[in-house]
Amino acid sequence: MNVTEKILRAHLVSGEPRVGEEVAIRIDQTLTQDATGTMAYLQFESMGLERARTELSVSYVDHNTVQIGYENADDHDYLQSVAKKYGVVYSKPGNGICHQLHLERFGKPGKTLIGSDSHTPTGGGIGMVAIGAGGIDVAVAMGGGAFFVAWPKVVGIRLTGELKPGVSAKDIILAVLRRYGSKGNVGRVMEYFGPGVATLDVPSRATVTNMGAELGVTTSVFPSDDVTKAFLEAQGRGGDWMPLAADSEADYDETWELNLSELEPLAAAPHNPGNVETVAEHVGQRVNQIMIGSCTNSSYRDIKTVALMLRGRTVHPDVEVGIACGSRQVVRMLADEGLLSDLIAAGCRILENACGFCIGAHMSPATDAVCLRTSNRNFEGRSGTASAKVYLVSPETAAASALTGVFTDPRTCCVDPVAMPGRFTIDDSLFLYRETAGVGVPDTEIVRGPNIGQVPPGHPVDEILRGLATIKVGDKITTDHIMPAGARLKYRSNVPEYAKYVFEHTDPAFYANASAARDAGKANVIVAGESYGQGSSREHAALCPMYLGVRAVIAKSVERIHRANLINFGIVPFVFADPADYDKVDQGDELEIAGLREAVLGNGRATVRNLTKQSSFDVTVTLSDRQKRLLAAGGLLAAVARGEA
Ligand code: MIC
Ligand code: SF4
Repeated sequence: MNVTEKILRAHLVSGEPRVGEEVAIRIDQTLTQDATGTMAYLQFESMGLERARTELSVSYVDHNTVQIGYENADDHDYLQSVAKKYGVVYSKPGNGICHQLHLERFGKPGKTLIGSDSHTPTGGGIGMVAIGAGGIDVAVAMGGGAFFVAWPKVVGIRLTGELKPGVSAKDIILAVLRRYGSKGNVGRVMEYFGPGVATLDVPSRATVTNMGAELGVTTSVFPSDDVTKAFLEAQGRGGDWMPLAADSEADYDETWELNLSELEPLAAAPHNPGNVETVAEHVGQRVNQIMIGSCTNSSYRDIKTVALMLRGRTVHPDVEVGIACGSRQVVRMLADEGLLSDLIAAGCRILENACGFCIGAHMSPATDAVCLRTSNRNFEGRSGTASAKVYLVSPETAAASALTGVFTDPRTCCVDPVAMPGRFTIDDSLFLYRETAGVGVPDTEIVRGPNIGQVPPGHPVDEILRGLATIKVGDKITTDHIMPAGARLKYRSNVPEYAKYVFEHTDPAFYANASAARDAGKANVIVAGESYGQGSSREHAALCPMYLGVRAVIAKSVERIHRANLINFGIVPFVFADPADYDKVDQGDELEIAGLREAVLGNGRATVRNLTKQSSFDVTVTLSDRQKRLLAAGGLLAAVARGEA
């Protein structure tokens, strides 16, 4: 067996381990972050359970830490009180980014983790099966429920050779993205094996599994070996280690070999992480902004590398450089080693150790700026500036270019590889309620400021769909297009308010058109191309459209997490039976599906009549029995209430 199979089989609750079959797996650990967490805990509360029933659940605050106005702070108070009451560990704002912290302090090889954030697979860097999911799926897992996922196709990526100086883990995952692309990988797990694995430290492995999210895979996994052991020991957690490797004759559904020695510095060009080019192609091109950090590249290893490259020098006068470390551990170690001082002396802006710039909540670039960022997503507008051109690069490329103000190949100026410390600085003081984890303090009063809304009720699938193709979009529409973050992020706990911004930048009239149709008793339908719903796990990209009366999506294909979120909120994720029929519908067309409920609960085939064009086309939806029950009930929460989930 391979590592993925070993972990999944050890956690299998029900279902047949056959590629594509939906199985239920037991979840050992959960994590939430604040932007998805408030809804997840509101949903958890509505389930009426006394406490979290996992081995460990952690609530991190790292996304909404800007606190312009009362909204973010209200969310923090709500999350803190809920964590205390229900036996969840609470990570205070300022502690760091959820994935970096979870890797440092809680992740364990061989365990399952689900998190309400698409970069949860970071945990795969230490041999966990760590999967991103919607908040409500995490709420169910916290309540002791299983997590449902298609048994994956495991792609074995055999690493050979060794990285050359100046080339690093970001270049590995960019090479994988160049090979596999950012669409069409639904239902796969990327498992790394081979002699090259031992040459990579844990933070490097975590960079690779983290950004595996951009492939659209279920997760990515490394084995747990002596390198993992040394990392956990240095975190004072040697007891959490266990060895885990694929059997020598393990089977993979597919394999691909990547020679690390042949890699060169790479960059994902605007506006998709799958647009991979070489840094060499851009050398000399002017750069305006450089941002270093995010859950992909904010480890001690990464930021120390940058500090050593910038030591004794200053950043180019025409670039602004921002640095956000992943955790207090990283900040404190850099400070104690004098490296923070090097960064400050070099002219970097030191940002809070939080998501910040990565999600467009801080340091949006200037109009038309060219930016190099070490984060994982460069979707159009995500930085907060629609016209900015964001390239995703390694910390080494970022640092080299910071000095020159132009794209620079870091092989020309790299430093020795940073060795992992024998002991990391351990300071768990911003993790609250560890003593009552799994038990809780039942008489805690939950704090609900005015920003804490309610979860809107779902809508059982109708007998007939009569409505409008309210919007028609193209390929690779991300959840950032559907539900923008950045300046709108503070409305995450308030669905009626947040819903005003659905498709804000794609079609500013969407909110008005959809609300008008809904109020006139019509269903709204979203028509889309390939890979609809790429990117984040934010269930608001389903929840807010549902609130606006969206009852179906008709796409050429839908990405995994978003598809699950649509079903969880009662929206039918149809695909065109013949993708060419995408051309048979235009925005604003009147559509009708007679026998919608029968089709959805039956064989999953329906005919859409386009009343405007006097034509018709077929759509399909493949659902497990459980998913049919959810759609029939009006979503997961309603099904839980009826005891049918
Ligand atoms: C992201 O990187 O897009 C986020 C913000 O972390 C999201 C979660 C969210 O929208 O809250 C993710 O990746 O799941
Ligand atoms: Fe935070 Fe960015 Fe990572 Fe999302 S991708 S968790 S916003 S740092």
